[in-house]
Amino acid sequence: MRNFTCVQDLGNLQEALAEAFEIKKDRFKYVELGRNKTLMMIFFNSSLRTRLSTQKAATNLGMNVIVLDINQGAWKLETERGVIMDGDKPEHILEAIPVMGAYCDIIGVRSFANFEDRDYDYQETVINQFIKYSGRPVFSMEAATRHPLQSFADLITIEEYKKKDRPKVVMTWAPHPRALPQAVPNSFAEWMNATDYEFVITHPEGYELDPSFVGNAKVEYDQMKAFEGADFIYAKNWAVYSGDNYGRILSKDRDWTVSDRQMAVTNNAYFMHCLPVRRNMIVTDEVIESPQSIVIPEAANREISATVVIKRLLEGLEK
Ligand code: AN0
Ligand code: CP
Repeated sequence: MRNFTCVQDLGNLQEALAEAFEIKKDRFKYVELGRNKTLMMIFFNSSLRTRLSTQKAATNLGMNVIVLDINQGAWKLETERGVIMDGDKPEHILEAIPVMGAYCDIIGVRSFANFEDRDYDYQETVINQFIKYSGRPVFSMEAATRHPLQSFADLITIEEYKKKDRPKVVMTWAPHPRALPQAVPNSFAEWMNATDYEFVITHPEGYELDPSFVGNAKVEYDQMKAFEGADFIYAKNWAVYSGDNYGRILSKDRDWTVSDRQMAVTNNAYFMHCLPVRRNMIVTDEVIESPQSIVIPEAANREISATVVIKRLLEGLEK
């Protein structure tokens, strides 16, 4: 594998899952693979899980790790070409990227949508510049439109907990005080559409996602109806995708907060969220603390998804 930004990069999902369960049994099985290899993790945005689980994954594989927070101690980077750099950004990404590439073998990048220009975000301008100019394999640690390490961990988790071959998985929008990217819901939809699960998306009108991510999923505007008989509830907030309202918040309607009321009509569904989660906005204390909440094992699987991905990128280096 040369880069990892979306589900297609992983190829056959069953094989990837088999590899994930093999690694979960013995995390250090490939500890020789990364000897004297360096992973560089570049963060344009904050992180708890991605930072820790990806670093752990790299050490499982015997790698050295360098972490750079662009907004804490590094020069602020200009990302657009052609700009007269007389503002507050002393360095251009077009020099910074090849310099970073010179010090490592693999690069992980976190760079969220900035919500200023939908085309800029949806063309994945920042991570694509890393792919083009670093000379190194690059993987997404959440880019503008996708969060594939999260979705892979979500898939591993559903495979572990499902009680039937074809579970009903429902992704629900839930309220949040600040505008959040569509990366997590886009990506989750992309990965669910690559399985044969029954997949339903529910959200208030106006929160339609990019149709290329929705694919053949069923969209149901009535949240209670969507929840009926569900085996997994996947909650997430996202800001508006469509039209002039791109990046805005239309509703903070706490009727959409996942509570015992909605969970009661499910098939005793498991509750999932990528975290960080705002309690009593996205989900009530009762639901997230219930035995059906699997948010912690879900987060723990981030180490497994990252180990599989970095292992495959290391194997790609050898070719
Ligand atoms: C980010 C988001 O919604 O994309 C990261 C989630 C993994 N969440 C926040 O910024 C709160
Ligand atoms: N789920 C997730 O990616 O969490 P962080 O933003 O803390 O890395």
